[in-house]
Amino acid sequence: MATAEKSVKKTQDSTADREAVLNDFRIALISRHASLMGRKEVFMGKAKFGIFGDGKELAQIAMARAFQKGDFRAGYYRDQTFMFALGELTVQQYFAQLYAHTNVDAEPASAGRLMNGHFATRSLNDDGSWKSLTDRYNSAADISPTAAQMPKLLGLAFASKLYRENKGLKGFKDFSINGNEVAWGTIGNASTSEGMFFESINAAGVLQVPMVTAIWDDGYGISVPQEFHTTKGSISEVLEGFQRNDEKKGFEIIRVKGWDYEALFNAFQKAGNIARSEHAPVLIHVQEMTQPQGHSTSGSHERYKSKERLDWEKEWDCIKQFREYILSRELASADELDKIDAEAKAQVKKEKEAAWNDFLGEIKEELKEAVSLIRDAAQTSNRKVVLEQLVQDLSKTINPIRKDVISTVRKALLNLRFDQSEAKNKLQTWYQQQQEKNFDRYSSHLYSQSEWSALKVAERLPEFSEDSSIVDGREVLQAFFDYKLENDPRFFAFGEDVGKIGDVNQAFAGLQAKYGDLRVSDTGIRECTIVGQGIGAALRGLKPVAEIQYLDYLLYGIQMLSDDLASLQYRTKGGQKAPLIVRTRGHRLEGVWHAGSPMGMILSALRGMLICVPRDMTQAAGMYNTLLQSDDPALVIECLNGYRLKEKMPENMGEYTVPMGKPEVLRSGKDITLVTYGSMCRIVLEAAEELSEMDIDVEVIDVQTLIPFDRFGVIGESVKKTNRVIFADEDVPGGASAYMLQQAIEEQQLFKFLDSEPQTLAAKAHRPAYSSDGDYFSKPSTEDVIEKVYLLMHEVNPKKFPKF
Ligand SMILES: Cc1ncc(C[n+]2csc(CCOP(=O)(O)OP(=O)(O)O)c2C)c(N)n1
Ligand SMILES: [Mg+2]
Repeated sequence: MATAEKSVKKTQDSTADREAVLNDFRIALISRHASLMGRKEVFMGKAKFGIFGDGKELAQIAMARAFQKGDFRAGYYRDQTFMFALGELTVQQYFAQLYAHTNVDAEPASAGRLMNGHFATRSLNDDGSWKSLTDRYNSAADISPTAAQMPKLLGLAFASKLYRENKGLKGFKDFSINGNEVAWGTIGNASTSEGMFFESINAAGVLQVPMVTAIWDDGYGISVPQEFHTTKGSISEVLEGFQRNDEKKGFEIIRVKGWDYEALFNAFQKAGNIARSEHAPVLIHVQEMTQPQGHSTSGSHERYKSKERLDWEKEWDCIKQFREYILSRELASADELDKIDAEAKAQVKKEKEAAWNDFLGEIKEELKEAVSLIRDAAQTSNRKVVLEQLVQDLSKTINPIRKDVISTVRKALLNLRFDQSEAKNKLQTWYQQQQEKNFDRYSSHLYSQSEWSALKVAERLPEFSEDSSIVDGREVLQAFFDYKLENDPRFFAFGEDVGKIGDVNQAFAGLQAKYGDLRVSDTGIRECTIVGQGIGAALRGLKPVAEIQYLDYLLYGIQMLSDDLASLQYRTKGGQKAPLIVRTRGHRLEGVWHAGSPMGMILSALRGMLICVPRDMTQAAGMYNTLLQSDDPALVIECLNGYRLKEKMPENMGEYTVPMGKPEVLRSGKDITLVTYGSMCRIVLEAAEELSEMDIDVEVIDVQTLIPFDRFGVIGESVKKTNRVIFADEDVPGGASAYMLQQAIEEQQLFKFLDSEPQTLAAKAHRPAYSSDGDYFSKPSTEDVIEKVYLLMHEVNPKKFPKF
């Protein structure tokens, strides 16, 4: 336990005047009372769970004072005081989130989709267009996994570097004024143990970006004390090697106590100045913070803190210390401070009640309507008794939630299944209307709903002529990226080996030399923060293509893609977007880590992103063109073995697009439909040729994108004709082949047209063994496809296709 020294310092010039100090005191108390009352709301059953910012108020006020318009915060669940101090969150909104109010005006961070303490400002207008971000305070949308705010924090800061140093971006004043914006991060002491914290810190030091990271150190991570988290018990001590000096760039590291008002004020001002003017990263280790109510509503800290520690926390509570500071400096009397306290408490109570009434009011209104409609329908029903009972039970619910209302209506409708009455029809109509509203409340915005949705980008075919040159696939991509770099200053690409050599397969070859290293750049080996760097930059209006060198290494970055990027539009209900494109290459080449095709994992983890699986580089370039015109985030997986294959160079490069969710029929046939994508297209086409010699006519369909999946019913149309279908890929059994089967069977009702059992063909369940033989025995081969199709046809007509 730290032993703090009380010291009364003289006010320095930089300290705000009396009014400002008392206003800060008021905000601290408003925040504290919000924490205290919030906990009670949970214990009274009005909210499910609560996590609060008590004990961390003072540092957050100091941070807010250094925070300027255009700046961004990426932090965690303790930061309510910061948001209050900026005026970006009202107490009423704070409680609306605690109750999970689904109205976006009542709860602008997430419209009831996020647990309390998850903060966000709205960067977008209702139609999905950008607001000006430079005339407002911005907060990225929080997520719960500890330290996951760090990777995007890096990107938010990196954007300032691009806006300052890339002359082509000077006109984008809604996003940046000369790169002056600082990205401010907050993180708990225990969360600094996460790998992504260290990865982000190192990357920020390398990149030299205006990133201020404040560590709220309360000595614990839930019940676990510091000694289990951090070497030497101090994160700033551990990071001392990052301290910059006269010879070498690095971090400015500042230590300050969480109860020391003046020192906090000065520390955050200093950090902001350094980051803003020098574009150097700063770390502020805020020590000796407390947690008056323990970690969350899930338990009490008396279970794991000693009496000595609990007494220490009472004494060094930052608000108590702040009060003593004000008294000792004679800025206000004890009575005046008591009055501020009482007023703060009254204000919080009032706003809390307003939030509750507003939240409950909507539901009570729905309940009233439901009760009346069910009652009406009951009058003429022979299920009257049961229906009256349902209504009675619903009416008696003390704090009804929407589920109570809707589940009662659904039960009523089941009871009314034999009835035919006007009243029943009314109830049904009402229920349908409610379900549409509930879809909007709970399920909208998984993908972009704006006019820039990738699904709305018009198709334009590639054009070729007699003289179209035949080139290596990678040159088609290179031509597209060249076009895009030339034509859109917001577009930039980065990743391991992307800069100097233009990526390991040379789709960017020569482009760094042509456009500079801000547009095409190398990064360290750090997939998680490559993704974060892209997310943060995209949150600030840029159009990044972040490269993950091989599909197998996407796992290092998939957590950020899944938790942060894929959920972004959903969890803010359209309040933020980050149209990042992640580019990678995969499927088959060589061995356990360079031939994986873990598509099922990706499909499950990345709902909220588009998943493109081009079969060649012409299709890939067209997909990039579609995506770069849209505001959906996407993953594009190029074929690792396709860069040296010959393709025709399209003549309308930069103009043609590939539509999302439109499969292409690569070969038409009448006996059986084979649905596949990516590198498997070539294998399946080869097999189809050989099968045709056995008089089996295969229709081959390339789905092109897995999300969205066949929006045009192309597979269904094919199966109507062939009455048989196999879904083939090189993922594990039950992976993406099963996904394709489910999508087609359920969405397109394929079973109506099938004369044979629908089948899947996948790779072995293990990772692919090394070398060409490893590939042959691990992944589906031409023979595997031929045999699978032939055996299916044998079942249909054993005479014509005898067993072999
Ligand atoms: C990846 C991940 N692991 C575990 C958790 C559960 N969890 C939530 S908060 C927390 C402790 C965080 O402690 P610290 O970073 O010190 O922040 P504090 O709550 O003390 O302010 C843990 C383990 C989580 N949210 N995410
Ligand atoms: Mg902690």
